[in-house]
Amino acid sequence: MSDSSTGEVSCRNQLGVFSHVFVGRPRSIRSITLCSATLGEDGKTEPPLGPLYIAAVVERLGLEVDFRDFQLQPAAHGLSGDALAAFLADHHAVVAISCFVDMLPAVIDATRMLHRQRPETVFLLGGPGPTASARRILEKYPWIHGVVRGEGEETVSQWIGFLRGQVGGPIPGMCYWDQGKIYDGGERSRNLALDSLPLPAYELIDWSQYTQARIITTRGCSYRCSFCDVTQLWGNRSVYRSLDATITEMEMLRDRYGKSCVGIVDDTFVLNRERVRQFCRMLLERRSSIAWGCFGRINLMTPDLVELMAKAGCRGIFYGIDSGSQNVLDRTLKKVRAEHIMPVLRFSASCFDRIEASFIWGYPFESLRDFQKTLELAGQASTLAPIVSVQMHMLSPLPLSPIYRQYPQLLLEPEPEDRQWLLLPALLLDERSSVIRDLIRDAPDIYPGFYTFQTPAKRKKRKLLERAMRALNRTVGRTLFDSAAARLLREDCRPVERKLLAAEHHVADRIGVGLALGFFRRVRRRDNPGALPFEGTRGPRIVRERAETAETSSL
Ligand code: B12
Ligand code: SF4
Repeated sequence: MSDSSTGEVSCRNQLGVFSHVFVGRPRSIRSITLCSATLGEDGKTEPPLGPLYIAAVVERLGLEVDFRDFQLQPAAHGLSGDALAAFLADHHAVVAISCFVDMLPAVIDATRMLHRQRPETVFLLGGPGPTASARRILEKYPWIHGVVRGEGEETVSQWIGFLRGQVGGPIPGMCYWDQGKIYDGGERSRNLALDSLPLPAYELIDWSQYTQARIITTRGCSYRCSFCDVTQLWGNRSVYRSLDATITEMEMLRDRYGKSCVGIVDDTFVLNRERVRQFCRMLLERRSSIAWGCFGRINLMTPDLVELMAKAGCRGIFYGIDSGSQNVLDRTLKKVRAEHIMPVLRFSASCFDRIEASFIWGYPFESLRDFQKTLELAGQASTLAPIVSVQMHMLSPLPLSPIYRQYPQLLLEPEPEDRQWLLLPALLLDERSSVIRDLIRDAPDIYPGFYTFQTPAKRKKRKLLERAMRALNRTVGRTLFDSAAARLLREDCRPVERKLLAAEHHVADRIGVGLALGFFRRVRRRDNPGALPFEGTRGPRIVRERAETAETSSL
């Protein structure tokens, strides 16, 4: 039964089963346990910005925040909820958890365990992971009291007022249980005054435990790439912070916390090119001497913009290239011309130290020919290794992405051979994650990202990629008997790199050699991790490495 005027939905059946679930509000709330359950990657640790923004507004409301960052736990993993539940021991009566899609099953499992131990606990979830399936999560796991969708500061403030009995519902921007019913407060309008928000609660973290600093200067993206969920998470609108506030925060990270290399995590930092130019000019005028990196976009880059960015300290850039086939680029609404990609990579490689070129394969409409075009482009990009580093991962159907909404019937469990190409951890393949596997299989609509899509000629595509991996292994192995190759483990030597690349005639082999060159460079710089934005300590792999997969990976 549902009442569309109030957004109210009654779930008596569920309450019948979970008679112990939260049906009222705690009388007083003075403190809150706030946990970031996002794991880092590549041996890097970065302050979790979203939860720290939430912590700052919660503190402003006079609550004590017990902040916990799960990625700092040596035993952290997402194969079950055990480790997270143990990490949350001795929590306060209200527990708020943030995660991305990859950790959502572990978070749900952990809350289930904690709920059994202390049924009166109030659980609130937020972040990109639970946002997509807010209402479904409450229906399916009714021990969770509320899920905040998207931008969280104003919503969480109102929710706390609601718990305290100071404001009534429904609360826009979230779904929540109250008096035995689920309420959906509908959309909350975006915060257009980002400068008025308190800075992330940086004082709650121990900076010595973090290798990198990050900031966000723009929230949202105005493109609509169909495999991405950013537009659905933030709305199709980009909201900017002022440049002065942005640069002041970067300088504060440098001066107070000693971080002179900062990653800018805006979904597409270069959306407004005039703003980027002004940003660069301000950094130069203020002699900030901060190294930074950002997410670019092929169709927005020009040689003069790239030069100015490099001059102003930009050392690394991430390009979501996503396909080399115009057909796929058009069908995914990328708004990029395939012929522009290599020129942009070339002039970018002449200015930046590090470029991540990320490709996706496994689209439902990607023919073998489309895939070969992607591979050819990745092969050309690899000739710019080790500056350009190619990533090649299978499409992960994110729950809010238009492509998943279009093809939900094409979800397919990954095959064991897909393992090394998956974007999210291979939970459906992993013997160690049996509980979580059941959670996912029981509600694929909540966790579609752990599946793949049916895609034409999948085996042939995989075989070509396996060839790239063999070339990577071979090149790394060469360092054992080839003194020229071994030299690359110790020092930069462009002629040796060129020779290794030139010896390969098949695109897949060239990709493998390019990846090996990237690996050698990381080995040369291993004493200085975090010196370059986006550069970590990851091994020689074609997709990003995560703790859970490392143990079973082929390299
Ligand atoms: C930095 C980053 C990372 C870092 C994380 C570092 C860290 N410790 O935080 C690294 C590189 C590790 C990473 C990895 C991954 N990432 Co990532 N990442 C980002 C990025 C670029 C910025 C995150 C950020 O800081 N945002 C700024 C803050 C302010 O926004 P926010 O976190 O969303 O927080 C707001 C709300 O969500 C909400 N909120 C957040 N937490 C909470 C908690 C509570 C209690 C409440 C009430 C509200 C709330 O309020 C906040 C303020 O308004 C985003 C894209 C983006 N621009 O957001 C992608 C993004 C979050 N990543 C994404 C993905 C898919 C991943 C990966 C799973 C795969 C991948 N891309 O490699 C891995 C998984 C992590 C892992 N195990 O390795 C997706 C998430 C999709 C989804 N629906 O979950 C995003 C959105 C990018 C995308 N569209 O592909 N990522
Ligand atoms: S992939 Fe990048 S450019 Fe496309 S919608 Fe997502 S954030 Fe925007």
